[in-house]
Amino acid sequence: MKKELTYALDYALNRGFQIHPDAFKLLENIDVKHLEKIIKEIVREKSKQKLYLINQDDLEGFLGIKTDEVLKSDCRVEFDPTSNITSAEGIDGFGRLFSSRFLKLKRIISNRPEAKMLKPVNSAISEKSSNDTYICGLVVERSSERNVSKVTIEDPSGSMELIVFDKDLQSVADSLMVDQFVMARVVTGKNGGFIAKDLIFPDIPDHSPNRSETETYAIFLSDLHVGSQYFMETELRELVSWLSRPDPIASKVRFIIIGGDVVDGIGIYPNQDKELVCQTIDEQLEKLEEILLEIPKNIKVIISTGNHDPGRRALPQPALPQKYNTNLWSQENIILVGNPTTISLNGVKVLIFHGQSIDDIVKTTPGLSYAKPANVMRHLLRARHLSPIYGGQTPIAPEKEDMLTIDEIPDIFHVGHVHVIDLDLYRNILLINSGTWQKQTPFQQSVGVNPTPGTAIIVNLKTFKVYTKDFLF
Ligand code: D5M
Ligand code: FE
Ligand code: ZN
Repeated sequence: MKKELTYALDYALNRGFQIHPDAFKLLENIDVKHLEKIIKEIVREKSKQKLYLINQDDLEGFLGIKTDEVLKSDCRVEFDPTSNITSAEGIDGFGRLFSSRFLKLKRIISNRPEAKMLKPVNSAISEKSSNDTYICGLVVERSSERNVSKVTIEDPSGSMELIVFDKDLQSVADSLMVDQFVMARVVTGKNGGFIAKDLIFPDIPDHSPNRSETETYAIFLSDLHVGSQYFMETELRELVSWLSRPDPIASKVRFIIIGGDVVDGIGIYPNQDKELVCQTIDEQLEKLEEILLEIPKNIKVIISTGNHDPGRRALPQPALPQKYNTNLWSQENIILVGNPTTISLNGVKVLIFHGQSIDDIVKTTPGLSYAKPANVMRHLLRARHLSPIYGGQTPIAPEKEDMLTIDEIPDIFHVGHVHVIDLDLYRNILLINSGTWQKQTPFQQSVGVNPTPGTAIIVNLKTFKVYTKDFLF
């Protein structure tokens, strides 16, 4: 018997208590770190009541695992790109993609009062009005030198170079991401140039957030990198075994969301094979399956994809291809989805995106860094787009429809990729970057990425209280 358990039993027995065998079974499964505190509190409570038998009911009540309410666990996939991926090709494809981006974001911004005054860029240019004129479009270029910033905005009718003199507006202009959608209030200057007076984002308007009726918990994970020699298998298995323990939180978990990079993949970076313990996708997915099958079946597991996963590299990405692992696909409690995806958990809308675009945004936007990914996530929400920058490091496929716009307002925005945990709240939206289950790799060390591995983000979907629990040894 573990010494902590012996101590707890002695503590109760020495004070004249009896322990029912069912209660004993529960005690055996409690995390030894908490045993002393738990037994002392129960003994104190029951001594007051002058009842000297500790039974299963006492323990379940104390641990909060006796739930009278039935925990709802409805999971609906609201948007999954997997079946919509068409792979249109060539220049036409990109023309269609950008025109879809423009139209979808213009529709979103139409809810703002200023949008009623929008004019096509070519009309604004020919009118040269000295009054306020509103235009909108995608950012083609931006620059800043000495005391002015410049932004070029393009809509289907033409493009306009805007000059920004105002200091506060300059910092907004300098933080624009190329190819993002923006609306501008413009006046014509004395020399005929166009001066920006305001830059307006589609952004997240006031809205009423959705909450679960019951205190169901969801766990957010990403970047497992199964197959890599740096994958923290012991720690992930510890999380999985915790789920079956009599713990007040574990017993209420009904959803696990995994935001991509579930395996390390093959040929993702030069000489990757030297850092792999599983040399094929099949082996990597088999190991993943072996671990996930230990998860209690009353927990739904939603698996999305990332840049290390098989399928296709360009966004939007499909779900893990069925041909590699039919077992994962045949589990009733496992749902495989693409990247990005929107799901509803007991009515709480969760936008899941791996986060590849963060690389390009951090490189080109002043003030943003890998250490604070939630700040990048705010930029994405304000732009209402998951991957604005085209032609950088993040491949984007020439789909007919831009599936990377943020059409619906999520309640939770879940991103990974950066391997750094970050939590924030933006206009009632819970922002989660869920870290990783991979130790720092030599590459990450060389580029200064300092991961926060082995920690689960757990959210009470009724109260939105967030817990972080690490499974490090
Ligand atoms: O990405 C793991 C982390 O490494 C994430 O923070 C992005 C960063 N990363 C990935 N590729 C690069 C390059 N080329 N430069 C700088 N930083 C990078 P993962 O997707 O798990 O490999
Ligand atoms: Fe990753
Ligand atoms: Zn990644």
